[in-house]
Amino acid sequence: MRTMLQEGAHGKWTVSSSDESTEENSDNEKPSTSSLLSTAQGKASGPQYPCSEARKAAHKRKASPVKFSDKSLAPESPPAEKQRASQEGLGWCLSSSDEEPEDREKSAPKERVKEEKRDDAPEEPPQNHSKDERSGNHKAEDCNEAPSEAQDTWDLLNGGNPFRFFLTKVTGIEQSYNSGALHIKDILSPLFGTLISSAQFNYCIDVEWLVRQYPQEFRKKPLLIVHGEKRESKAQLLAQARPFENISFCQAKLDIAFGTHHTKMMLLLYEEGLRVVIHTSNLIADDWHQKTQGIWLSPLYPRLPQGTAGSAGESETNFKSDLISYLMAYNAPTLKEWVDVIQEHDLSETRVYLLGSTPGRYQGIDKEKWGHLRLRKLLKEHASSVPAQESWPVVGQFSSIGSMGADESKWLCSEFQESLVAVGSRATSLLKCDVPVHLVYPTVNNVRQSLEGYPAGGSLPYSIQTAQKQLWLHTYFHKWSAEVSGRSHAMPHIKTYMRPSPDFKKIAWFLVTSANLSKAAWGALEKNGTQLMIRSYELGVLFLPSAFGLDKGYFRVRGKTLSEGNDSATSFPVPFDLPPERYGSKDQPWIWNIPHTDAPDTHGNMWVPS
Ligand code: TGM
Repeated sequence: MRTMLQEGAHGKWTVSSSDESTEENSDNEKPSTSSLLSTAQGKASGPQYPCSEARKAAHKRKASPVKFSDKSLAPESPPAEKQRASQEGLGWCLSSSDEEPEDREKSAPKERVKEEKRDDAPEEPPQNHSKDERSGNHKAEDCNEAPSEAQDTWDLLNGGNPFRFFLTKVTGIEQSYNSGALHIKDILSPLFGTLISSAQFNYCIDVEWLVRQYPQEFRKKPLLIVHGEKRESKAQLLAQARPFENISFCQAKLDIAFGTHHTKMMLLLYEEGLRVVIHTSNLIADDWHQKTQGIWLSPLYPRLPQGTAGSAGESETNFKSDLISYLMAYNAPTLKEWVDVIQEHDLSETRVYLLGSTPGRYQGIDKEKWGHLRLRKLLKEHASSVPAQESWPVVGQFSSIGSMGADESKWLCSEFQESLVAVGSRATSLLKCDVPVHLVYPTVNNVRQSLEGYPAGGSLPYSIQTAQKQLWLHTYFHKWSAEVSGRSHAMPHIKTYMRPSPDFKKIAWFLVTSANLSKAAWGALEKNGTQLMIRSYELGVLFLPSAFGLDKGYFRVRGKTLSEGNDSATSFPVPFDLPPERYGSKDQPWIWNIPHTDAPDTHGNMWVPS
């Protein structure tokens, strides 16, 4: 067995070749559900819902943490600097007992174990305000919101927010940073509409938890779950739903190897109309607790008058027709029913462009329907060219990374970058990677110092097997930092792509999507560039200034507070800090299957992913 010693890019860490999978698929750990089926509550060896190996590792380590004080496992006592870090960690954890959010929900509110504030706390620790406890305890009563809070929700939805772009609420940060944020219970609240029926598209689904997120009065309404599970994990998913007669399933076809159903969307049919929600969170408690996640909420789409043509109610962005095309790509009868529902509604108020990926090999006119060639087409058609915009950088921010090949010329700085730098009509003349490419992905220290601690790394499933093949990629990496949204310690599961100006004060466009940095998600050209091959389902929305009545060709980047020239109509709320800060010489990208026993996380734990 060949053993490789990697130094530098990941520190010292050995990988045996027997662990490696083939090219392209090393992070395609299909959940082996054999370990899931037997356990009673899933606490001992895994969650009850099918998920990735990385998430299972996080679940296991939360259930049986490896304390940093357990020196029998620590190879040697840590250097002074790292000991300081350990004390920081103990100083700002939320509570020493790391309960599942849903456990808090079931039981009567327990008294929080307050850790004493330490003098040597880090400069900007995660907040632990007692006022925040309410936002963290999403009990059923939360649905019966106080009138003032109901008004807040209404304002949030309908007043002064033209972009309709939101982040998820984060437990344990300063309350003010959650004022414009949404929990899933907010989205499903009766304030948003009187539910008749819904569809949930997602990757990882805890059915019992999901049902509890609906208000009591909507829990028996028809719910269609659209997923990509096969075989044992599909059986597991269906078994979870057996107690619920209103739940039905649509298995998305995944005919190309190593594809995933990554799309995260809600279709909510109300007595009052229809709403579409495109977001980045899995349907599990952890994804709505302490992560940075993105949400786009459609307006409430009114029903068209009886007998109106299905083509009516289209928006300037062609959203209705594009959403129908996306749903038709599943070729599923249950989704054809939803297509009929959409046809009966007026989507004309939509200001975003839909950008999806569906598995397939596309040629001719179909080549520009999905993935990065679809982005390229939209930018060519609708991104008005600001003077010198050709030299503006591009920023990509994501939570997982696929195999990009041996060097940047294979995909990143060729076909992918060419799509991201496309602008109205003019041919792009600059050479490859003459346009700065900034990639934002959390460092080991970002994860270690996060609200969740190392288990946050369970939803950052970049693997050592993939990472060691592309050390060149890491030179593009920038840290996660989000003082702007108060979310520096809430690890990103959001994925965003944008085109900022060189001074990072403007952006030409902004995309929020389920698509990670991977060929599986965005597509890769084959057959001498005549065919785009896509493995996965992805969905996102693209914000272009022209669709928001801004004729200058850019949005301003919104700062921490609204002020003059920084108003809610013209400035876009970019969810992390610009410019991104490059990795320091000692920074490493988070790689889920490397252990960390030399420094404790914010809960005083180590990371032993096995
Ligand atoms: C990938 C290509 C990078 C296969 C099984 C399990 C995320 C999510 C999510 C789901 C999956 C995921 C992943 C993969 C493929 C390039 C990849 C599998 C997980 C990452 C995420 N990774 N293939 N798989 O939460 O929906 O990671 O959003 O970070």
